[in-house]
Amino acid sequence: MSGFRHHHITEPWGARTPYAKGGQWPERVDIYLADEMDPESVDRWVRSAAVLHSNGDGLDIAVKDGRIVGVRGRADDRINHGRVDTKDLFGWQANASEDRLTTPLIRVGGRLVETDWETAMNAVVTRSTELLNTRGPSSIGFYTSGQLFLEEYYTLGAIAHGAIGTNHVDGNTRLCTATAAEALKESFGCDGQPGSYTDVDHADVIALFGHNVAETQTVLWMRMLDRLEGPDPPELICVDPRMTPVARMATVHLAPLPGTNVALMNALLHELVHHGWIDLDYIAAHTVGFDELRKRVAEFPPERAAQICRVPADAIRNAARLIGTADALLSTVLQGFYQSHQATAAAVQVNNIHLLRGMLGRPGCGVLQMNGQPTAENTRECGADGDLAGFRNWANDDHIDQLATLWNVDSSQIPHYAPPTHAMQMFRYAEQGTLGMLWISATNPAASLPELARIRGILARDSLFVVTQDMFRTETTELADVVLPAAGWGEKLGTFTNADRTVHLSEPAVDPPGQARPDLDIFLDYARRMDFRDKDGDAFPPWTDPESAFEAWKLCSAGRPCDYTGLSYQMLRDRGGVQWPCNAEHPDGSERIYADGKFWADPDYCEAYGKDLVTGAPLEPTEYRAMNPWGRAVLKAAEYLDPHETPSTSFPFVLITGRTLYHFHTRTKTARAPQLNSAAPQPWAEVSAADARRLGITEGDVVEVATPRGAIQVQCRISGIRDGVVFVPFHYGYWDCAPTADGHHRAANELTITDWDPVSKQPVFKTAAAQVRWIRGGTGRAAAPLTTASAPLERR
Ligand SMILES: Nc1nc2c(c(=O)[nH]1)N[C@H]1C(S)=C(S)[C@@H](COP(=O)(O)OP(=O)(O)OC[C@H]3O[C@@H](n4cnc5c(=O)[nH]c(N)nc54)[C@H](O)[C@@H]3O)O[C@H]1N2
Ligand SMILES: Nc1nc2c(c(=O)[nH]1)N[C@H]1C(S)=C(S)[C@@H](COP(=O)(O)OP(=O)(O)OC[C@H]3O[C@@H](n4cnc5c(=O)[nH]c(N)nc54)[C@H](O)[C@@H]3O)O[C@H]1N2
Ligand SMILES: [Mo]
Repeated sequence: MSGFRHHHITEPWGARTPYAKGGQWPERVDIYLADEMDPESVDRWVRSAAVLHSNGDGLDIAVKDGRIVGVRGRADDRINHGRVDTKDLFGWQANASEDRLTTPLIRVGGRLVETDWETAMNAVVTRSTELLNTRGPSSIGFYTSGQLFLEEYYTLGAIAHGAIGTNHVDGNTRLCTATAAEALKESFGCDGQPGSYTDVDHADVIALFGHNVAETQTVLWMRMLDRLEGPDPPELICVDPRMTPVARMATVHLAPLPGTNVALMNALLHELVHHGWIDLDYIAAHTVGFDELRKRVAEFPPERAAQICRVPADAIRNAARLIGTADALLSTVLQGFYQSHQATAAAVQVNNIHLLRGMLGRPGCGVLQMNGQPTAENTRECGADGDLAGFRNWANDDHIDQLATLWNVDSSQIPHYAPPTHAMQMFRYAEQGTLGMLWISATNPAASLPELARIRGILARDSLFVVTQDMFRTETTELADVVLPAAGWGEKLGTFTNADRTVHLSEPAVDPPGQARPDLDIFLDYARRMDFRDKDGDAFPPWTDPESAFEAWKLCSAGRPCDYTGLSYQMLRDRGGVQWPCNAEHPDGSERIYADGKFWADPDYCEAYGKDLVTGAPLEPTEYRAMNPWGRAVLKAAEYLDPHETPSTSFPFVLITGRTLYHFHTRTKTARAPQLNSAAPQPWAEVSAADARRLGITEGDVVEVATPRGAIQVQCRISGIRDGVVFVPFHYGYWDCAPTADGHHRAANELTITDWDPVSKQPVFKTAAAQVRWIRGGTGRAAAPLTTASAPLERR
């Protein structure tokens, strides 16, 4: 085992450990301990995995004198072979932050005041009971997260769907991986990631679609970098309007105008079909829908897409040739595709590439419809996001019956009269007053949802009783009626699953502060106080702690694609990460799925019957049966539609928002880690050199970015972004970054639009029409990162 020391802020990807195609990725163990502590002096190392992204890097938490003092990558973990992402190296410091929530809070006379659990839970129970008695289950909604643990989601889903019977259950996964799930359902009949990270070891072409992996799954990028430095490096294709670290390393970088992904994808598919770079045998044996797809993409020669996307037609041809002639193609997709008006339509075209080329289930041939949050996969599996537990189909009565039997409740108790309510619709119901209570756990919608002025108004309504459950005070807790202090990662026990289906166990390293409690305990406490019962009068849910919740979940997952029946806490302790399905048939887990060209798309088994890619209207069961009686993969064609809000003379820019390497979301953790905070302490806006010149802006000047929803004032960074596009990081809300003294906002979501993909219902964070205006001169370079997509031009 080799240990590398590097400066994790200025060299976030560290030193290279090159390896050859088909080889083993070498180990490199990253470690950070407070005060340059000697690893030998650590009392205990506690098994866990990373929670500041979806990569699932295995790591150990260092404990000394009952306090967390650092982390170290696990050399034996299949995901990271010892490496640790910069945020994870430093982010743990937030756990011990002075300003953790340590008692429940309750609103009295307009102010939040400290209270005890008894009072806080009684308030929640009283309001719940009142609403259930007067207005019924549909007056209560739950908005949860992609950051709790599997056991917590399964419990919340069981309470909401099984005990209360409300259809209003969703996660912030709606903002995050709703499109990943939906694209997988559309193409393969079911959620579930076909690929594996080991595909990086074997691929000869890696294509990244709207995915800045270098900043958002840094360890996965280290793996790609190490292949790039080794013998037979893969070719890299990057589709991103910014000059990201990925774009800088790419053989072909396509920088489309935001919101035009479908046109670009159709042109790539056009080239594959036109040149015969497709596997007709595979298509005939394993798919339906080829004729329609062929007709649709015939309308998209590269010249047409070039005009729409404003990229050179030859660059599209070059990318298509690489994809079309690859022996082993790995594709990844993320928010550049998912957070736009045709999100599912675009993401599905990536699946189509793999289906046309017969490139699934073999080493190097994977699609990763990436997750973002560490536990988003579990929100989906466990049915805490509107899906039903175990990837069951809400429109299939047999699946409802299975759940009803499992939970020993009446089938009619489990809502399935309509598609599950999505988060944006829940906020709409709250706005209209039909939702009387919203219980928000581990998410900060007053910073992360679009059009914040509207969201603040909704959360502040008298007609809405808001419960929040968090580790810290946030923009959202400040609008709540009851605030419940939660234990976080490192303080509680449970499992979670990353973007390549790898399940990790995370053990408690320290006690939660004050009266903070694990989310699981809070949900179970609520169930007991509400006195929820099954058909026999027994307490529901019947489980009582993480391990019994996990065992209950195993039963629920039995026979479903996400089969956990072969797993146990002990096995996860002994073996580290294991990929589902893991059952009697696959006792060691499953590296890849769909190797045999068989999909989980059978009409009786599939999770969804699919939707119309333009309107989002769900297909009737009979329509699906007629289209796909054999349960094959579905090649779904999509027409290109213009973004809903396009630049105009008053708003001539396209606004995109996203991430930087050093921060996680609304910064509740990363702003409390000094190293991370100082790497990117303030928000900024990025424009191209040509746009800056035209507007008379120099690096570091203060600019106003405005859309029809609002305006922010931030420093300007002149970066490698394409002309006509302005980028703003979305990390800076106003709890930790109050409006400036003169009252100007700084949060990206003051600007974003209330609009979503009709199919996945994922909000459009990546296109809005915007104006950029010079306000005043700055005092030097903007306080933005120097190492990343945001690097100033002079640093390149
Ligand atoms: N450092 C860090 N890492 C994280 C997170 C974090 O907050 N910070 N969050 C985690 C989570 S929850 C998520 S969901 C992931 C997100 O990970 P990513 O999706 O990689 O991150 P984003 O920055 O949201 O968007 C990716 C890229 O999309 C590009 N883009 C914008 N519009 C378009 C478009 O129209 N077309 C194309 N092709 N590209 C476009 C942007 O320029 C941006 O570089 O990251 C995870 N990892
Ligand atoms: N403009 C714009 N907006 C975006 C995006 C974008 O790209 N652009 N991306 C979207 C995406 S992909 C995502 S995932 C969302 C993220 O948006 P949010 O989920 O709102 O962001 P976080 O800051 O991660 O909020 C999680 C909260 O949970 C708390 N927490 C952490 N661990 C625990 C725990 O164990 N228990 C409890 N109870 N609380 C805990 C944290 O303190 C924090 O307040 O933002 C979305 N919003
Ligand atoms: Mo996300």
